[in-house]
Formats: sequence, C-alpha cells, structure tokens
Amino acid sequence: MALLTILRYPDPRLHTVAKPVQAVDARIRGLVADMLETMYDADGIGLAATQVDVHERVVVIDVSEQRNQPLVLINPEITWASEEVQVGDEGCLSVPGIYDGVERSTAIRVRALDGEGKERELAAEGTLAVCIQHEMDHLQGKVFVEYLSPLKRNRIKTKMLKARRDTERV
Ligand code: GNR
Ligand code: NI
Repeated sequence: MALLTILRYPDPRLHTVAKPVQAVDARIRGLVADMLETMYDADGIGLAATQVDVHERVVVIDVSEQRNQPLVLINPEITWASEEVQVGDEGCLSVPGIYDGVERSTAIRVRALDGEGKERELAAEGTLAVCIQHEMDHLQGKVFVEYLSPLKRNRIKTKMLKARRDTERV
C-alpha cells in the first residue's frame, strides 16, 4: 500500500472527466487500497480517483464514526435523486480549509460495482448521500467551489495559490 498525493485546487487536472473502469482487476484493487489508505490518512470521509490524478471512475468513502466501514464505488451511476434538496456545508481534501454551503438531493439511489467487481445498488441519505454526490462530481471534473459565486471562487483560488507559494516555494 502507498499514500497518494492529493491534487490541490486550482490544479487543472481536477477538471478531467474520468473514464469507466473496464475490469476490476489487481491494478484497480491496488488503487482502491491506496485510495483508502490516503483517505484515512487525510481524515477525509471520501476520495475520488480524480483527486489522486487517476482518471477512472473509482470512489472510496467511509462516513462511519469509527472509520471502519469502507465503501468502494466503481463506475457509480445515480439511478434516482430526490427532488427534495438541502444546503449543507462541504469541505474537500483538494481545497483544504474551505467550507461552504452546497445544495444537494437529500436522498439518492446509486448503482456501482463494489471492490470485488460485483454490481450493487444502494440507497443513501444524510452525510452519505452528500458525500456520494460530492465524489461523483469529482469524477466529472467538478469541484464543489464551482457551485459558489465567482467572487467566492476567485477568493478561494487566490488563497490556495498563496498557500502553495508559502509552503512549497519557501
Ligand atoms: O472529507 C470530506 N468531507 C466532506 C464534508 C462535507 C461534504 C463532502 C465532504 S467530502 C470530503 C473529502 C473529499 O474531498 N472528497 O472528495
Ligand atoms: Ni472532494
């Protein structure tokens, strides 16, 4: 297993559209293991392959309190989304330190392959539903700050670029 580097907004690679996984083979299982390790290490509740610069439809999630209920979604598709929506504060490992409100469906159904390549359909609400929608946006090249106003987004962009200058280019 290995820790992967998480891309930081505004890295243009975060806007890549991921391709479907062709086969859940040893390479994909290795990627899933590394993504889970990276997500737990970063204290995140989810991670999309896009964030580690792999542009295939792979997502890992764990919204459990004890961090012991990993969920693997490969080639996820939303089969139903509630018309009812709710605004909740979101954060993102690719936009550290920024939290802001995003409107999401309160409940969804998702069809995906699990870590063994078996097809599953699951119903989600609450934090899990929010997290799945957030991760599936990443696979489409979308970061949550793109739902915010241009003014907020530009402030975030400037802040992230400054933080990068301050840390990486000392
Ligand atoms: O760790 C994360 N927390 C979070 C909180 C509210 C809404 C979405 C998320 S996902 C985020 C991890 C992440 O960036 N996944 O892409
Ligand atoms: Ni994210």
